[in-house]
Amino acid sequence: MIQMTRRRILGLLIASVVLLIVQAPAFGQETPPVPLKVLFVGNSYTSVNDLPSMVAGLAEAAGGRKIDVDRHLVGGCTLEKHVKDQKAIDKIRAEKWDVVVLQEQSLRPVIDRQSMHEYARLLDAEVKKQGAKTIFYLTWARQHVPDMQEGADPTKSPEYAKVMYGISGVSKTTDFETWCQQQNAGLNGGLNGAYLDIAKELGAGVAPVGIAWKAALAADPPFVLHSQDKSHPNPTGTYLAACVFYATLLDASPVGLPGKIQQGDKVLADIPDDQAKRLQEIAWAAVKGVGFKTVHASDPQPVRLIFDTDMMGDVDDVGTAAVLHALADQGEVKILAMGVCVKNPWSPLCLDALNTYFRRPDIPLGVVKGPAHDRASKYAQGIAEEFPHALKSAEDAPDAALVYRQVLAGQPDASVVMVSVGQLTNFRNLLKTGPDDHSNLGGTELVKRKVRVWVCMGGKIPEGREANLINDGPAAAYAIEHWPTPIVFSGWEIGQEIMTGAGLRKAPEGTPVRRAYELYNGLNDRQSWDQTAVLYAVRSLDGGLADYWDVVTEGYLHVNNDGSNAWRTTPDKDHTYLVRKMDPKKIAAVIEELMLQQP
Ligand SMILES: [Ca+2]
Repeated sequence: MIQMTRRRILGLLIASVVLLIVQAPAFGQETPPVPLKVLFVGNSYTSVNDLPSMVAGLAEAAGGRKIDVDRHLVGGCTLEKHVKDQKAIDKIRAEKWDVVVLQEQSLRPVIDRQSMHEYARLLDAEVKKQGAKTIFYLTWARQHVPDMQEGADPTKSPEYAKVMYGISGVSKTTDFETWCQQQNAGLNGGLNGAYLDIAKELGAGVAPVGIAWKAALAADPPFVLHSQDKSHPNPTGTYLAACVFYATLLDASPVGLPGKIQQGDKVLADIPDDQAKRLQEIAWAAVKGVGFKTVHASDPQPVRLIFDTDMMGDVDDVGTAAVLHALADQGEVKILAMGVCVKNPWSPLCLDALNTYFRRPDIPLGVVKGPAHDRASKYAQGIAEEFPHALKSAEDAPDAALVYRQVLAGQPDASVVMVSVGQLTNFRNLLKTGPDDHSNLGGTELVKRKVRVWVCMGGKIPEGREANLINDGPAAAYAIEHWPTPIVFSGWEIGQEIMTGAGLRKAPEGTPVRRAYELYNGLNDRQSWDQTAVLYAVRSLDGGLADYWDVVTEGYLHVNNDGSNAWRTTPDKDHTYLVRKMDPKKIAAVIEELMLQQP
């Protein structure tokens, strides 16, 4: 019974982790956890006894979050070979993985640590571009060379050095002494040093399989984990590796999982229960013991963000969508939902086309209902017609205010960052919504519960008339006055000085961001009002970008019913505005680089 309860609590914990890291829309708290998508890149140390399937089988047996596995495994392959023959890279690029496991050839970390690290960096860069995380598969020592695991000083352990020299196959080209000097770092640090160092450098995770193996080989009675070739794993060895991966990937103890793992009729492992339990305990201790934690626990959580845009009159909304997707690809932000706050029928289709191009066609997308601002767009129709997307007409899209309700209801309290770069019609509408199936709270209460901060591109500081506020003045006045969380304003004067767009001439032709600027102004620079709001929302809220802008927190933004605004020093509300600090050209370079990033 206790076991069951614990398992259930574990399941809930896993489910909450899932909401943090998956791309797919996560509506409501009862959505079953989306499987973790894991790609294994390596060689026979991974393929023998089908380690990936065994990992998936353990997760399946646990009954919590599932692990979907795929593999690119080539016998004897080093990371260098994986990079050079390009196929592993193609595979990494082919899908949206959550995790990519990298396994180096079994000797290389010790006898050519430099190359291992060099190619690990290249592969990890590809993994990061996909918004995925690297986990290194820290392997085990050969049965007859146990010092490989932790390494040994070759001068103090000449026997070890001689064996490694022998199996490295370099005796024809390099004499023993020279070789020892060349390999000093690898011989000293062993497999553990080589893997832990590179993982630390890259902010990656480690599945400490070799560390668990060492403990199991030294257990009383000792386990036999190697096969007869003294190198590859027997089924017990792979089972232990699978327990380490299960624990690493899901940040959960494998203790209590079955020793028999089947895939259909095929038995992948059949370890007696008492032995399985000891192996699970060893695996869990190894995972807990490596100084840095697994993928979920060690990484900063992405900002959970809702993006509301007019995507109509000006093209900076397109540049901003590109920035947002680039930041999402880098794992800095999770886009929860988007909304369009204007009536132009092409605007939502254009936004859907951009999301589709950036491989996030499933972002929940809403459109303003009822009266709202409308005008012509120089690019929205062109992008909608030239690039594929699923949404057929603006009318088919749900009410943005209701989409926001549904998404907010499923999020942890005080966690969501809302960003507006257009009129405030949807935000006003959201505040005025009543209880529904997703939440029994009214709009204002729901926002108060779930939203951390609203970052608003709007207003002119100290005072003036700015399009996002004046084009629906009553909505702006209502939303800003009644909004129940802190608001940060990136006023007109901030983005006015930051020119971006001409750099898109370097982007591939036929890509939608470039094309939108082409249609709008012939690929010339344009102000970056909207990009600043997204950049601030994603990178600044936890103290980043302190050198970009100063902030003023005293006072509040007063908005009249015609949308004109003025900053008033009293009373002091939870309003903040940005003030120029860094040279706008430097900020432009950062923004433009993000705008150029392709999926
Ligand atoms: Ca805008």
